[in-house]
Amino acid sequence: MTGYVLYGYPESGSAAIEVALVAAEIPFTFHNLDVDNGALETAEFQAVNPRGQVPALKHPDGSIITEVPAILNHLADAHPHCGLAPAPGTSERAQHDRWLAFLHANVYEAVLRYYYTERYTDDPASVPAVKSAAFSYIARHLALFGDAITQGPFLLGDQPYGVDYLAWTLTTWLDPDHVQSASPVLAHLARAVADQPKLQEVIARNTPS
Ligand SMILES: N[C@@H](CCC(=O)N[C@@H](CS)C(=O)NCC(=O)O)C(=O)O
Repeated sequence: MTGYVLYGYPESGSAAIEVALVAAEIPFTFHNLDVDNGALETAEFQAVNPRGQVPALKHPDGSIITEVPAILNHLADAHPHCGLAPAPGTSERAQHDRWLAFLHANVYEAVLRYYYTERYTDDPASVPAVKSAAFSYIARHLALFGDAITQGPFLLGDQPYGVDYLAWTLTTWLDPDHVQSASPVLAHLARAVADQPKLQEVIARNTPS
């Protein structure tokens, strides 16, 4: 199957999808949005995702998929031989989906709260307090995720899956010392994702300097 279009911009949530597509060798076109010049607010992009956020993936049939876990699991199921997730219905897949949902609902959400703090309070004076609570919340949930990595280097052992690509993406937005102190095994997972030879170009494009 060909013809996916990924809407995103470097170092954003689209990185998790871009890395997964490259790892799985699934052909796609990257629609790089010029966010600094209002590309998320244009009528054209609002028609793609009314929430005005990335990533959004246009399926070859023209339909749009948003939300990172939905996109990753769709790609895994549509391309079962690409190894983006364990087989549906297995206990491994249940754990994959559990921790993918966990990272999305807790860590990704808290990172947004940390960086877009003014959206999460009507009281400008409380911005520093909301930000500081988000920081602690991130650390607590990174540690819980790290505790689920029993064998390593990836969540479920030797094979990296979609959940690992989201985990790597989230760590790139955080201070490496914060990640290391919250969970050394998660820091190790992120390095293992980034060290994969065939991902070097896409990783470099999406790693903040
Ligand atoms: N729940 C969404 C979150 C997407 C999201 O917050 N994306 C950020 C980039 S990492 C974004 O588009 N921010 C622009 C904005 O919200 O104005 C998902 O899983 O895709």
